Amino acid sequence: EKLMNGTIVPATPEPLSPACSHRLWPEIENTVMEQVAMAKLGVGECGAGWQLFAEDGEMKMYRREEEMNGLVVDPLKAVHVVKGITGYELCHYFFSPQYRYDWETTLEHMVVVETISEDTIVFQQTHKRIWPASQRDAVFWSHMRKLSDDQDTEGPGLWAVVNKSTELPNYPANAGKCVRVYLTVCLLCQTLVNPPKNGGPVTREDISCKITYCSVVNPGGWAPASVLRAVYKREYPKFLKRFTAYVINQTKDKPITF
Ligand code: 6CM
Repeated sequence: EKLMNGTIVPATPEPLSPACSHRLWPEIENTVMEQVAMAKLGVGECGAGWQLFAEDGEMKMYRREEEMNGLVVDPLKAVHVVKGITGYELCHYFFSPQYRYDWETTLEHMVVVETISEDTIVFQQTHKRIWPASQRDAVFWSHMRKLSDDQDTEGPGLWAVVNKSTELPNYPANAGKCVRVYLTVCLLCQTLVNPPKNGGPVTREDISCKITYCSVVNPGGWAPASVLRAVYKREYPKFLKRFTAYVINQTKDKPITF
């Protein structure tokens, strides 16, 4: 950070997360760094082959067709700008278990299997069945964090939630009727503030949020590629529109939380 007299002082590091003594911590730390760095790259900067498959106003969704051992693992990257909400608010509603059934339409059942700390939770979820494939479930850690914003150290910063599959002995894969999917998901949110001209307080009219959502899901077992791609094409835009509308609606009469 550069002071007015020109002295350079090191930026204050973000406080350590209380999850830092947990066995998953090194993986969480590495995954967050890697996923956030990837999410920050524009589609032009992160390799060839991204195709725009859905667009609605400010929302743009891209995918890259990829297969691994015959299974569709298409990476997805979506960008959106939404007025009236902050990055913290979006991340809070995405991360917190109590709201999940309100916006996650592919969900059949969710269990919090471990609360590592206030900002780190392990979930088990079963998702709705996609005919003619078997039903899917997932076990993943989810971590929410504030990041220092290199463009503007005084600004409201960046918030992110990263979800990544993990293994838990009490929740073995493919034990019941479900096939286990493996996911890596990153929601990165940057609040943009337009300072009011009259110098008055910042209202929801003056803020917007730039969202980047990246996801890679390995279906874990047989699922017809064409059906899976058709479901993703329909479900991802539906998710992002519904989720952002939900956060707008939840926060409209509440004070702004940065
Ligand atoms: O990121 C999203 N949701 C998070 C919280 O649930 C979390 C979960 C990701 C699960 C992704 C795996 C789903 C695999 C099964 C898909 C079943 C679709 C069924 C449709 C039935 C009609 O990261 C949002 C995920 C949005 C997925 C479209």
